[in-house]
Amino acid sequence: MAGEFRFTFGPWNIHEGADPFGPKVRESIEFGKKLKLYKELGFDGVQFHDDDAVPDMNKLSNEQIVKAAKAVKAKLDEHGLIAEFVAPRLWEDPRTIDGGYTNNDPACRQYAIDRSLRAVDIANALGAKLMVLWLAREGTYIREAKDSKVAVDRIVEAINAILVHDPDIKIAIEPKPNEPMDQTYIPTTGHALALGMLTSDPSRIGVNIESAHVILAGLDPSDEMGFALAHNKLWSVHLNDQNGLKFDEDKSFGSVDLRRAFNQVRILDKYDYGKDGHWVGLDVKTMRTQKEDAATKHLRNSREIFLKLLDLSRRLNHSKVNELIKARDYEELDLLIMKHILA
Ligand code: XLS
Ligand code: MG
Repeated sequence: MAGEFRFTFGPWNIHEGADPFGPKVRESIEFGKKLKLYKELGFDGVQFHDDDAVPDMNKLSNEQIVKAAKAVKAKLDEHGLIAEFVAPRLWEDPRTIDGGYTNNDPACRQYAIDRSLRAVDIANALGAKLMVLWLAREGTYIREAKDSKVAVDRIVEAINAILVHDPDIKIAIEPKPNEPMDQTYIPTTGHALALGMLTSDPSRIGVNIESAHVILAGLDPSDEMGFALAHNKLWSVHLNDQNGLKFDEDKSFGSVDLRRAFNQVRILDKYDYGKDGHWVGLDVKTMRTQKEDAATKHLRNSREIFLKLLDLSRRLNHSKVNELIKARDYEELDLLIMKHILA
């Protein structure tokens, strides 16, 4: 059965173009204006960092946070949009300089846990059933700075606190091997799922697989997706592309390697990803050179390429593929796939 796909992105995917070497090149677009763009671009879902929904949340009481998040929910309803997930932003506060859950300072660790619980409250107010954990600074610049065994224990402890805080929330860990850290503790899908097994409720821990992060780990995104699908743990995807091993580029989906993108779409469709309500997220950033009025084309393009590849994948001559697999003629299969993509 051919599945239906619904698309999401986060407000951070329409951004000002600043990088570590230069200031912003486009004016900030306020959140309300961004919301208007979603449907125009063909998207029905919104992904949030906690403070995308409630800016300056550290200055607010718990009640004020929930009230502000409910106002955002009303705006989403107005636009016919759905909140997919909320991710606690655990990398910008001074208390997270050396990590959140794995910080060596107990007060900083407590801050990270408290902030995550507030993010769960925001998810509830927005009607999102999922929390994404991108463990940005849970790692080290030098190995001696933290104890890797203790670090894992501490991440588990923090996740358990979230699971207790809300008995219904599910958590999708978004693995990434590096950047901003030299090395992180949860670099791959396998690490994320194994970590889940250590928590008090493994049934509520899954993954959000981002193509670029997988490529940075030297792995293939479609294979990582297959691994997660085999565990029934693929709860979100962040599709994008990446030109080799460098900083996280978040390039438009398929813009570097169409065949790699084709295989991601193919496995998602083959196993009917989306049948349980999971979304296709496009975690893409436009190029710094892009002018103000053309700075959403990366989202339009990524979705369009996904749909084109979906069509291509469904039109692949599957019996021919099976025949070639049976004959172990992978050179012919290679050519078949290349010609199919070229066509
Ligand atoms: C950064 C991550 C981030 C997460 C959400 O590399 O991709 O955007 O998806 O916290
Ligand atoms: Mg991402």
